[in-house]
Amino acid sequence: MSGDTDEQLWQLAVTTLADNWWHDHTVPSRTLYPYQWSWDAGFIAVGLAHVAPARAWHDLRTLFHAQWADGRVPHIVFDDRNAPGDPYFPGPEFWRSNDVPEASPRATSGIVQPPVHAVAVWEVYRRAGRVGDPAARQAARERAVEELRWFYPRLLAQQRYLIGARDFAGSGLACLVHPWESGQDNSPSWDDALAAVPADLTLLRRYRRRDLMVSHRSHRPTDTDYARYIHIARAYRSLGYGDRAPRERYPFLVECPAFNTLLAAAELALADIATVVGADPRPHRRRAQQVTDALVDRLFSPETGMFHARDVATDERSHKRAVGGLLPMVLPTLPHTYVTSLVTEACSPRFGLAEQMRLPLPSYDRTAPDLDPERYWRGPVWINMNWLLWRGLCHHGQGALAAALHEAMLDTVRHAGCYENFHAITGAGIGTAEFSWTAALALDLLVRGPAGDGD
Ligand code: 9WN
Repeated sequence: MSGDTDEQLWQLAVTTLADNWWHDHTVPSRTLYPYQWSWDAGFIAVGLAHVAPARAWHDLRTLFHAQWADGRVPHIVFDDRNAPGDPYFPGPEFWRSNDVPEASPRATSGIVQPPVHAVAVWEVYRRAGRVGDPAARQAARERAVEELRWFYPRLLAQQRYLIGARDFAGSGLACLVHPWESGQDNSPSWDDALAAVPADLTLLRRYRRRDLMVSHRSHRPTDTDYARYIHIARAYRSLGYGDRAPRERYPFLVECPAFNTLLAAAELALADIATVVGADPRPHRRRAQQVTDALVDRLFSPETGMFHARDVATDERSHKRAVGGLLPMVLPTLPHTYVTSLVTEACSPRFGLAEQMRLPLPSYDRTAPDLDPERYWRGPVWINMNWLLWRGLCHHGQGALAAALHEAMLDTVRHAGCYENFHAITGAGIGTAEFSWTAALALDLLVRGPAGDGD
């Protein structure tokens, strides 16, 4: 594929999403990720809202049907209708969620992912009732209000779990117990914290990495990283996925700027949802501000002008400059001076945001000696992070930069296709070729236009 028109891109994205639909949910990819993933479902719903709104609601409901009694929304929801042969590792027999009383009856993983769902629910609601005759529009709007009523208590429980049980440091921020919870699995942001985790490669002999059967080794996390991921997941599993054990029982405890930004953004979306369902929006706005303040206190570095992960075990901040550290820019609650600082950093050669730009922002500092331009979250461009940053730029009145980023995202996908991610320097497609959130967010970009104010 090269140089598709917008119409061709639209068609490709619609087909990608249709092909990735499986019974009652959309999979991120038929080959690499054949189940439902949590934050993927949020991004996917944003795109489906434009072409198949009923499916968007259905998809999100499937995810929340698997919510645990303690409020956590698991990062993977498995499906026993998949062909036998265990197409993903670690699968249901690794996580063993059915042994945990709070878990949902449907097999899931035991960890979470960034809470993008309140924002997604609000986006799907906002789009409702825009097509069809007046009666159809009215019916869609009424259904959307019903959906908000169904989701509101569930989203509240999700927030309560993250802001309550996961505040290991008592800092007002949610803490990750596994790098997979960040959605930015092998980001250099975790390197310092991971260095203390044993990398027992014999573990990998016991299990088999299914990802390497369908993807290039040079694109995926290394075996050393994977051995650590398995060690951390087994440790958490041995605690019954509980969050009250002494801190030293958790091999990885990190406060992530992107995750906590999305936690605050969820409170702002909940404030909007509350006004429709007749609840009080003020506690949500208050919590959004509290999380924003804690982000600034704990994770902002005056030296680099951006945000960084904090290892709760050592109380040290990482020095690596990863794209997640720019994400607080999406928050309307972030004071102007920090927004300015983030825009300045985004515009540095490290990330390359500019009114004339070819490629969107990479996942990691393009000038860093350890940049790995094709390895997952250690360099490549990801559309979801750029889409979030674009929303932030639009919100904070950075119209020209937002428009340039909008064009760079669409151009990358037009040229390469709906890939999972893109080479940090050449823009070539990497990973799986039919990736749902790339397709979904391309649809949103096409509909909304450069300034985000389109239909
Ligand atoms: C582990 C599904 C997920 C995304 C993550 C991405 C990747 C899984 C993996 O795929 O993670 O959860 O096997 O590498 O890093 O962001 O949600 O698309």
